[in-house]
Amino acid sequence: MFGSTGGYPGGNSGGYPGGNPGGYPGGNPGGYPGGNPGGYPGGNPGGAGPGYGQPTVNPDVQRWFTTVDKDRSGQINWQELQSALINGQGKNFSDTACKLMIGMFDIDKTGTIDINEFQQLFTYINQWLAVFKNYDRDQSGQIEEPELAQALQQMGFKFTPDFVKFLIAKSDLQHHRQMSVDQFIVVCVQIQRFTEAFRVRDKELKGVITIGFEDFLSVAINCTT
Ligand SMILES: [Ca+2]
Ligand SMILES: [Ca+2]
Repeated sequence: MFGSTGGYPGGNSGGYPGGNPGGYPGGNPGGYPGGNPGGYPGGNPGGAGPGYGQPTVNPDVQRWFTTVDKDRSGQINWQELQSALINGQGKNFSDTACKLMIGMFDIDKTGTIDINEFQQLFTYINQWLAVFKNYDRDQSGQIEEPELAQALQQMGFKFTPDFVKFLIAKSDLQHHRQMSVDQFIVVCVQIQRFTEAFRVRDKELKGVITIGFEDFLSVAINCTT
């Protein structure tokens, strides 16, 4: 799976976002809301403890965090995240999606995310949702194969039609050839994590890596749990 993704980087038009621009959220957080305007100093007085004194917490992020953190622990676990996220069919996001999202941003490995970690998650969720909505033209809460291909391309990944089919087939247990927003986010998180792991090993941006067995296992386990 790792070796031969057709359109990887190099000179060709390639799927892999490599170093080139093109809106890929991974490398440098382009539209990161935290940094910009005026950024209110984290603590509105009633706010949760951990945010306080963090100078760059965006007020929207703070508001969201406080809402999602139902038990006011100052930490968000995957269940709290899940109860805050509804997909296009009026269902909560899947366990898998919520656990993956927590895992991806839980930098200090506490199993939960604090306000700083949440800020990152918030940025990514909004980008993913915006991309999804953009391609879910009839607002059915589902996107189909061609739309998924375009959505991924907008994020910098130019995949072959076969690979896009594969992604849909893996997520879509009912074989409707569609993907809901939480399935889409699962795919985004996984691609993102594997891409980072790949990129670290692909120093010359060849699109091909040689990987030892244990290294391979650790990448796979890290990226899927
Ligand atoms: Ca909590
Ligand atoms: Ca954490």
